[in-house]
This record gives sequence, C-alpha cells and structure tokens, in this order.
Amino acid sequence: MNYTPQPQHKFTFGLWTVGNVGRDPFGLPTRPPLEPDYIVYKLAEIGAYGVNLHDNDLIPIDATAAERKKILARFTKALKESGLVVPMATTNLFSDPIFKDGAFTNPNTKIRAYALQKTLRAMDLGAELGAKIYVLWGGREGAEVDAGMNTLDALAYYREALNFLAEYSESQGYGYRFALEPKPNEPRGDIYLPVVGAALGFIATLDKPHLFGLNPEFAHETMAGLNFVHAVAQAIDAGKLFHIDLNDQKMSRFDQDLRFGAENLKAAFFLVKLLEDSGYDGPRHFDAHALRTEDEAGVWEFAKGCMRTYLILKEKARQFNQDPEIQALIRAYKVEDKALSALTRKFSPQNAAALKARKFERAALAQRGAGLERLDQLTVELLLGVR
Ligand code: GCO
Ligand code: MN
Ligand code: MN
Repeated sequence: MNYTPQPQHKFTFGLWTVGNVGRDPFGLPTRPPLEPDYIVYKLAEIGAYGVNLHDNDLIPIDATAAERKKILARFTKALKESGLVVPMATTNLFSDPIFKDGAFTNPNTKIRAYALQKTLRAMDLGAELGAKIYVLWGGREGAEVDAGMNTLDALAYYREALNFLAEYSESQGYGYRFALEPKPNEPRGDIYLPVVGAALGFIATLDKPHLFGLNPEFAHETMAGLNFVHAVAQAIDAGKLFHIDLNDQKMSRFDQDLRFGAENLKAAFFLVKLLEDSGYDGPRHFDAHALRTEDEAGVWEFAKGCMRTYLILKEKARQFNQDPEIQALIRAYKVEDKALSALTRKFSPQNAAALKARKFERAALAQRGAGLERLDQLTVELLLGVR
C-alpha cells in the first residue's frame, strides 16, 4: 500500500504549525524560526496541498507598505514555483497586548474597531493569496472575570463584527466562507462560543448565516471532554463543516496540538471515516506542531506523520466498509422494519392512529443483544492490523 501524500489529498499546514518554535508558558523557544518561503518549498516537497496563515505569520504587525510588498513577492514566488495554494487565511487577534481582554468582544470600543480594521486588512491579504476560507478563532474572546461585562454585550459585539465582515467580503467580491473555530479555554479562562454546538447556535443569529460555518478542532472538543467525532458529525449534518483542524490531545488538559493520531487512534479512525464517507472535500488541515523536544528534522517527521496516519486510517476505513463480517454485524445492529418506518417517518393523523394501535413485544425487544462487543473488537483488530 502506498501512503504517499499527494496534493489531491488536500493536506494543509499553517505557517504557524511547522513553524512553531517550541515556546511554552514555562520555556523559551527550542528551535530557530523558519522562513515562510522555506516552509512553502518544504511542504510541497513532502506532498502537501496548501499552506494557511495568520496575517502576522507572514507580514509583521509593524511592517511598512514597502516591507509588505517585498515579503509578499518572495512568498508568492515560492507558491508559484512549488504549486502550493493558500486555501485559508485568518487574523492574529491574540498575540499583541492590545488584545489582552479580547478583540471583537473587547469592552473598549477603540480596540474593537482596531480588531475589525486588522481583520479587514488580513482579509485583503488572504484574498490576494487566493484564500476562500476565512477562519475566525476567538482565542482572546472570553473572560476570567464576569463582573466587568455582561456576556450578552460580548455576544452582541461579536455578532456586530461578524456581520460587518460578511458584508465587507461580499462588497469586495472575495467570496469568503467564514469558519468559526470554537475552543473552551486557553488563552482565556473561558472562551465565548466554547464548543461546536455553541457556534452553530450563534451562527443562526447572524445576518448572513449561510456565509458562516465551522472549523472544529480535534484538540478543542477533547479538552472539554467531548466526543469530537460527534461534534464534526453535527457540523456536517447542519451543512456547516467549512474547514477542519486535525491534531490530537489528551482529554481535559491544556491545548497539546499533538501529531494527528498520536493519542486517540480509534477516534482518529472514526473521524477519518466520517470525513471520507460523508464526502467532505475541503482541506485536511493539521493544526498541530512537533513536540518541543524536536529539532527541525523532527518537525518534518511530525508533518509527514500527520499525513501518513491520515492515509493509513483512510485505507482502514475502506477495509472497514468492505469487511463482510463487520458490515453484517452493522446490518444486524440496525434493525430495519419498512412498514414501521413508513408509519413513523412523517406525521399524519392516520399514521398516529395506526401507531397508537400497534402492539410491541417490549420484553423481547429489550432482551435482544446489540452485538457491539464483537463489532468493536473487530474494529480494534482491523486497526491493529491483524484483520
Ligand atoms: C489554538 C488554535 C489556533 C487557531 C489558529 C487559526 O488553539 O491555538 O487552534 O491554532 O487554529 O489561530 O485561527
Ligand atoms: Mn488549538
Ligand atoms: Mn486550530
């Protein structure tokens, strides 16, 4: 089996992911920074499809117009030569001290306006590079203290900003689809719109909800102790899976951004199966980074590992879908009854009356075993490579 990543697999990395220098809250960087154009050539070499960026991953926050132009020329040259694309762009609304108490939800009107201005400019940059997905990760949109501001105000500010951005995108003809990225905490004590469900609910309150969807991240739902595969399924069900951040994470800890499949292999398998079976055709973005223990060689091992594991799990999903014993167990598990389905699929007075008159063998139905022990064991054996 050939698990070599190709551009058609749509694997992408952020400049900030393979470019991560290994800084953590307790320690200094352990690796030197990598130049953006160098990252582009390296990613293309290992089979990636695209590279994503925050405005300031490429253009320093204080760059002059001339510096911006020079950096952009070098970067676009690398894209052109390597064939890499930029499918997604985003704004850094968290590093600069001005955002210490939020960006779009900052209680200070001046800072909210600055955050909006910075995002408009970052959208211009992304559009120039061809991005069609715009990620909104509100890392600083949150609070440690609830005494200062009513959360309802914060949500109203947030809504105002997102509505503004959507109109701006349309007025410029950028064609962006905005992907909200929920996270429960870190860097804020509590972040607004902490999980996928919360973001889905909020989108329904926006002026142009069709322009907004989700960028769920494996680590983020897992930090909250939630089932990421279920969260992604809900986003797909709502037609809102616009992008995805793949990585791994031990449950209920700080954001670890581990290599995809490093920790929760079974969940990674069902995630890949879900993405592939559902026909998701967006980028498979790895928002993760090499362990702080690694040097540059380790960074590329990390990046190759993310893609290779995805492809191996994709092949496992194909085997799972074609395994006669597994499929027979699933068919038996999902007991079908056409006549009853016809009654319950849609309400009518007749259907309701027929249903009420129907007799059910309650005890017999309750007695039947689901067969899940066998099914789950076969899944494990398939993943362990003995099937
Ligand atoms: C995190 C987030 C970020 C975002 C990125 C793009 O937990 O730090 O996942 O990495 O994905 O800022 O918006
Ligand atoms: Mn994250
Ligand atoms: Mn992310």
